[in-house]
Amino acid sequence: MTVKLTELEIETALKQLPEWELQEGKLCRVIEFSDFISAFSFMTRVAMRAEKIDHHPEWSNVYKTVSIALTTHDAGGLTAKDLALANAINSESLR
Ligand code: H2B
Repeated sequence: MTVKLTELEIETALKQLPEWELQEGKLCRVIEFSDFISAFSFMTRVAMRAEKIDHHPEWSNVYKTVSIALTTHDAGGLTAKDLALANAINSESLR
């Protein structure tokens, strides 16, 4: 699981994740919610899922906006775990 994705694998994955973009090799997304409580409860749900898959986001919150960057520190780049977490984040952002 800690095998780095190739450039081609990343290109292909990004097509399935249109809300996400690459910034300095990290998978990034900014999500704006309707208010702070919605943003923070989203973060709580994602935190529980991150613990379950033992993969954690780099993120910050300012009022109703959550900025997220995914990378696998152990591998020094993107892995399948980042794609799994991006998909979990997408689904939690819609709840
Ligand atoms: N999260 C992320 N984003 N990258 C990692 O390399 C990573 C992690 N490593 N969560 C995990 C935990 C590692 O430290 C433990 C020991 O499995």
